[in-house]
Amino acid sequence: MCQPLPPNVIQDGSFEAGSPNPYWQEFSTNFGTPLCTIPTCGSGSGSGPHSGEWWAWFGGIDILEQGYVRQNVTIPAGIAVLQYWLEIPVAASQGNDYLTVMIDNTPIVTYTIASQPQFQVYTFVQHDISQFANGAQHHVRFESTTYDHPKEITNFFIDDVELCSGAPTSVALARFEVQSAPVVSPAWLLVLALPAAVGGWLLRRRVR
Ligand SMILES: [Ca+2]
Repeated sequence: MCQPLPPNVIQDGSFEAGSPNPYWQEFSTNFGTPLCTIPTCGSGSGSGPHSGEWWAWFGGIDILEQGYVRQNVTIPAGIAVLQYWLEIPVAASQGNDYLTVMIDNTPIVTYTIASQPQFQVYTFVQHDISQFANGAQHHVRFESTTYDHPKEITNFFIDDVELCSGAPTSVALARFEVQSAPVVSPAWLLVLALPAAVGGWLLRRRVR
């Protein structure tokens, strides 16, 4: 929820309109789309969707995979905050797999295999992108490349994307300090590591 920030301008940020999606452009080298439900994709040793039935799953296979979802939005003048939930339930032990969040051609943040411990479970992330709050149309894109590394995969999950923008309220300004992602407690890591270890390779991989 954007409140107390200004209203959300992203359409179908939870991806519940499914695939092909009327609001997001989708691309995936191996799967046709990053958009998934558990019946069509499995859960990748993670949560699957953060809300509803659909989410965006990047990576998920041990050969080269490139994917994106993107949407054009008008970002009203004022302030703007991009927020979403990110989970990285599994990551390869080495390599350059990444997920980047882009506005136009500007990378806002890049996640790698080194980000995995911090996002073992769905974690809320916010970015101050007020430099784009100018009343013009902008391009919001989540894009990923994961590389060929036999029997190892990286899964990046995104759901519940919002772009809260417009004239700031006094309440919004008071809370406008952008949060850093909370640290995941060791207890959660242990709970999630056990089924992943038992489940083995096939359960981690995205169903084609
Ligand atoms: Ca969803």
